[in-house]
Amino acid sequence: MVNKQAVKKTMTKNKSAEIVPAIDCTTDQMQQAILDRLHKTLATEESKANNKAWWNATCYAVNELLFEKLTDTQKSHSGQDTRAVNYLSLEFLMGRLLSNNLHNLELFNVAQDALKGLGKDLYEICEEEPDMALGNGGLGRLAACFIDSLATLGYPAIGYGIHYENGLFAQSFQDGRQIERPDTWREYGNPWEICRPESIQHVPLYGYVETVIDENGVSHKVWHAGQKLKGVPWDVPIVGYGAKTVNILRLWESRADEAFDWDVFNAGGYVDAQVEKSKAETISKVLYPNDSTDEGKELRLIQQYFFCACSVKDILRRFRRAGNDWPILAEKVAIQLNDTHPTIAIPELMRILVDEERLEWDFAWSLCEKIFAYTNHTLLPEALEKWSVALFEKVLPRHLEIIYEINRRFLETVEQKWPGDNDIKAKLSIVEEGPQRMVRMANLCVVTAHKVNGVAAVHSELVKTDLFPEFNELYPTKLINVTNGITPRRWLKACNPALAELYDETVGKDWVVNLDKLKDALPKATDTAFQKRFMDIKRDNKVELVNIIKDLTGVEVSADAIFDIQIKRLHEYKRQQLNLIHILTLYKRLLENPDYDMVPRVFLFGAKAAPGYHMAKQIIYALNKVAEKVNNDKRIKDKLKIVFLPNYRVSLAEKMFPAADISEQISTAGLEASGTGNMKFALNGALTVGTMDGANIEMAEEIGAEHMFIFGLSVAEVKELKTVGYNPYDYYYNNPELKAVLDWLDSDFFTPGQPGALSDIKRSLLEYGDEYLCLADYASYCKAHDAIDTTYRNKALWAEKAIRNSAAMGKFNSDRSIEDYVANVWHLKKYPLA
Ligand code: NBG
Repeated sequence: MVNKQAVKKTMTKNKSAEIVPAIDCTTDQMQQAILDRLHKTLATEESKANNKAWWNATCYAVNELLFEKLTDTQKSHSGQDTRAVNYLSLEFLMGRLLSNNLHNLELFNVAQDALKGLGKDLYEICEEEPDMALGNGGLGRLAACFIDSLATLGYPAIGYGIHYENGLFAQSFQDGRQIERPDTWREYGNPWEICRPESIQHVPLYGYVETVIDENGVSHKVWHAGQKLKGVPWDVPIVGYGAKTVNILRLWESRADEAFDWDVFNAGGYVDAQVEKSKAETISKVLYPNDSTDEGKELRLIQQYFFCACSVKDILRRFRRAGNDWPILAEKVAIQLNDTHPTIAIPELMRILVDEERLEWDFAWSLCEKIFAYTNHTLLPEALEKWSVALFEKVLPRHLEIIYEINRRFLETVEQKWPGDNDIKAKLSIVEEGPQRMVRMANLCVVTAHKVNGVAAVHSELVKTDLFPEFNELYPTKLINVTNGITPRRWLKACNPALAELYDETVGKDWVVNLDKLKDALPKATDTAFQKRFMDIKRDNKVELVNIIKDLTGVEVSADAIFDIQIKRLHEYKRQQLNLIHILTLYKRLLENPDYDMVPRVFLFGAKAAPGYHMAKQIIYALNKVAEKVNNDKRIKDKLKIVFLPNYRVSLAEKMFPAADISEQISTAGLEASGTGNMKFALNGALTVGTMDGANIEMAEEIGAEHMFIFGLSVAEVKELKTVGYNPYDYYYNNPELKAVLDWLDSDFFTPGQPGALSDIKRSLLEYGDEYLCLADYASYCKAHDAIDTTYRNKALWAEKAIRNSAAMGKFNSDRSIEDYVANVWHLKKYPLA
């Protein structure tokens, strides 16, 4: 629970806004609806209800308004037999929905007043909602922003995902080390989801393939499954801003298929049947954290297949229900593969069309080529999925045959283009030869999809030149770019109400659906009165975060310090360790000279490390240990504070972005595909310290690089350095300050009685070769931080830059990303309700 004082403050700030709701609902009606739900749905009363009950009642009251729009949308879409995009993603990082839904219905103030009349505070009530943490990080949050934009823009779209029983683990710290606990987000139900037993799907697994000759003498394949699962759909309504469209997110839960179980029951008895049942239920039990070890590979493949099979069948069911026939399948259906995770949908669609519907291979393939598109989100080799042929053979024997056939035909095309070139064939083949033969899912995607996109200009260029150069030669128009974006509804309007109001007043209220409008505030960047209002809001947001920090960690920090924040997954390429060694540098300077002149700085972190990723966990440990020491060191007079906030998630992010002065975007150039936190920070008026990587580059184009703190090697320089040979010791021996802080990690200064407890980090930066070039960028990073310190002292200049950053973010609206996808990939039409 978050500090009440902080929460109250926001409430009074938000009060003055006057919005005409998209849905007719007065304060009295809302109040009555909430009371009705409390009495008639939750069977409780005002005197007994706790905040959780009030939250539930409010959600149910909102649902009454929502569901009507949902059915209207569905009726309109099916009545007009619209073309829709089906966004397949193993991750949807939705966060909380109450505040977001109220904002999108334009009923936030109505609900706030209604609850106030009942003696309740909407902000406090919102704090009761567990995050829907069905994702790891940027990729999952992007999916959530995209479905918000699709609905806002009035496009027919369905998000398909998994109804994980446990989302991303809940994180806490014990003696500085990460502890993972299950995230039980829906232990006692979730008011936003609707179970749809009428749309259950059945999913086969394992077994063998039989070749059958039919009555016409034509052979075809029949897959005899060894096990069957049942997919139960749960629908979460997705309200577009203004409620002109309410789409759905359909999440599949796995259960045992009773009919199948019955056989087991008859053959082996009750206990075996129960074992089968619980095995089936484990398929949708947990979200796999990124970058974890190989454990559970079979389960993960089954999870992917389970979700794809359910979704593809559901898509085809809707298509057939509208009375359509196969030749127009690609006119009605677009499927977007969010990363390689849902790739198995490709052979699944082929299997259904060829084996079950008995269409010709060529025809079925031509449909698949038109239907599928694929988004690549990373160049890191470990994230490009491969599955062993042996595993495929066991779990999905028919799909393996189909993949072989796709590959056989594809390699003929390669042969035509590069006759006799076996090296290229080996490189492009969907099946990788070697001691263990592997299926390369990314290659299958690129071979099939009509469009393959990267997520920021530089990344998409690297996809063409480094990752898939031959594919780009073979299919010259296939590889494109769609730069990521964020929804301004959640990431400004809802999370920073005071700044949203300032923009309402300054540029008009429709910035919410036309973020380019913020540019109209640019002439005010040098206006003293506007600067003051902008920075007063920042300061209020910092005070709120100060209270949250105190509540969550007990650490006291000052809102006068520079709030310097790095929040994102913990990964060595994102270089939280570079941030750490810079912090150590400042600490050392302060210890050597307690009068060292620096603006007080609070370094804030939020990040989860994949449970199997040792070095990431060591970095968390190190940051916590250094924090303990620094925060309690009287000698440095509170000039430096470090806080690692536990359990980073969407709802915590919403409180951190508005309070940031500095946004840390410091990945090794070429490795951060885009980043989206960078956009959220800037939109809320933080200045970026960053490398020329991912979307930072396009942000610099929009904002002006002079208003950011750009440092470090460029993509070309990184390549050059790696080619000539990088030796971290060169930097270590040539920079005494750097050498001193790295050597510090070998001592027991931060871990009394345990010398070397932090040595792993030093080793990774020296002995193991510093793969992510931290030491090469260290000096330039320190210089950028010195510039931050100098600039911050000039209040007017800082305010001007903060405003310029925020007002220049128009391009990074996810509505723009969606319009790019529509124009270049999906070709949809809008069907908003009247
Ligand atoms: C992440 C990238 C980010 C990017 C998001 C969304 C994965 C595999 N990739 O840079 O690391 O912003 O995807 O595209 O999570």
